[in-house]
Amino acid sequence: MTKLRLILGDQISGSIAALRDIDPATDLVMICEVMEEATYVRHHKKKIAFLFAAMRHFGERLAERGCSLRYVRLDDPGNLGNLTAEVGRAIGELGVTRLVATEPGEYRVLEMMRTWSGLFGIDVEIREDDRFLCSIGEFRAWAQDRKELRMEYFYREMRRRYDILMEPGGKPSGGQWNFDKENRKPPKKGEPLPARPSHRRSVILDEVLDLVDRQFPEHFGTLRPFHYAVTRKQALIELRHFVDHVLSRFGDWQDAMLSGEPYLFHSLLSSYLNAGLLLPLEVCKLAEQAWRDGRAPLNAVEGFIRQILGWREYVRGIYWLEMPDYADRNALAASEPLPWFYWSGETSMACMAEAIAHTRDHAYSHHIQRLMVTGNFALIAGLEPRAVCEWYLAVYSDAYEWVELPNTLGMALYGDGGRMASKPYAASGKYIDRMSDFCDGCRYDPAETVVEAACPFNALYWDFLARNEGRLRGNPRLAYSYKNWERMAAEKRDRIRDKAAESLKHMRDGLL
Ligand code: FAD
Ligand code: DLZ
Ligand code: SF4
Repeated sequence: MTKLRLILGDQISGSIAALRDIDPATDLVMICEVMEEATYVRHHKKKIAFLFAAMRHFGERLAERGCSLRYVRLDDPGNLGNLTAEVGRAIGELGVTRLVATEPGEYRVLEMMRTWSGLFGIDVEIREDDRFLCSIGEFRAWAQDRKELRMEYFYREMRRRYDILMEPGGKPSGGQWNFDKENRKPPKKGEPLPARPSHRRSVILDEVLDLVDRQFPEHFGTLRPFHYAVTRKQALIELRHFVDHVLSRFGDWQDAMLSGEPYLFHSLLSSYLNAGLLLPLEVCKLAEQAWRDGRAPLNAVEGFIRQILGWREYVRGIYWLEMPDYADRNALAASEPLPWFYWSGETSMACMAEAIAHTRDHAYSHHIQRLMVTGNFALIAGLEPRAVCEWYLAVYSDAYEWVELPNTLGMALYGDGGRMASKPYAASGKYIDRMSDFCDGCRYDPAETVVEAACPFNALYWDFLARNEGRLRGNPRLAYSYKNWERMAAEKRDRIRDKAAESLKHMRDGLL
């Protein structure tokens, strides 16, 4: 009786549920590179290379440990190109009677897995993914009966449950749950930025880079230089480097943006966490220890831990709570096609060009660039959510639908009508000017709204409020903005709306 243990590309953890209780004498581990997973959106070249290299290294490690392994490479002659067909081929060739998998990160793949038992006439066991700190069922129970879901309350429960940054008597360390107010400093030019680790290139990585060059030449993004960790050992080097050399300054400049500096003081750990090379609890514990040892201040450590113990778990909970129809929501009825400059980076808006260049070169841009630059533009210009979500899913090396969709549709686009965020993250160019140096080198002027060289974000911001007045006017967190809009003379409001219409036309014509 052969038991097949299936490992997906983002399940590269030695402790993954599907490998629990494995019997190396009878069981077979299967990992497969398939065209469908690499192209259902046209993933960034670096994302494909990162995953394939990490999958191959992981396979090699399992084989070294004595596991029988069926590793299907993308260019193997018999490769049938998708997970279902490859599972079917393995079953046919090996006489498999039972398949053990871990729940996947996408509804699409879960639906696929649910067909396998009927299709192939075998037992299929889909195990809970216990790499996450809150199971889908636990989140559902937490969310039940709550009229409004807010991350902050969920986060506090997670702090208590995992005893992270907690003091005797159940008090949060430092007497406060959240130090976010201390984490909004504008960028400081000349502040020395930390170096980042580099990793030795393996034969596996070189082979994968050549494969990606050959097979995905049309995909977005630059492949080389390639700097990602691709093994657990390398990912741990990234983690320790961050905690020892970067974390202490993570908090202060968490929201800042600088030209030519995609990373600043961010951890760059999301790709490793999401693929399974790092586990969320070990990351949080190491960060907490740095604070307890006096090596990093509490505002930095709390802010960092909140992202992982709070936001990361919360968005996953929302995804599974709201799917499958979540992906189709469009609460603001936004319908503008995604402008081509999201792919080409060719726009005179320096902030957008910069964020897209970081994305193209590194398959990365940090949270505030994703939310307040490319996301904010998509929101206030009324870009169609499906297309925007597809872009975010394709271009970032850490993107899987469970985390991308709530962040994009919910947080950035307010497409879920407020399930994720209590108000739309709409902002004018003045916010970007305050938090970055982008405007210094821009053709547009962040202080102007209607003149020829006015920053397009300004008129689009007011136009967004006006356009969505019926849907958003009742939101108390927007009351101040609507009051300011209403205080303006009618003629000024008309000029702003004309300017917004002109910017949208320029956007459609490729002239923005
Ligand atoms: P840091 O700033 O160092 O944060 C530490 C860790 O916290 C991250 O590694 C990540 O694991 C976690 N984290 C932080 N914010 C979030 C968040 N909002 N949701 C979930 N986890 C979070 N994150 C992804 O992992 N995959 C995505 O596809 C993704 N898409 C996004 C799309 C949009 C529109 C927005 C606004 C955010 C998105 N995020 C996504 C969240 C966040 O931007 C990234 O996790 C972060 O930028 C990764 O960089 P980092 O590892 O340097 O993070
Ligand atoms: C993202 C991705 C890519 C590019 N390629 C593969 C692959 O060839 N084989 C595989 O098992 N998984 C891959 N993945 C990750 C899956 O798309 C991922 O498991 C689902 O998106 C669910 O999170
Ligand atoms: Fe972006 Fe406006 Fe600043 Fe230009 S002026 S960088 S478009 S915010």
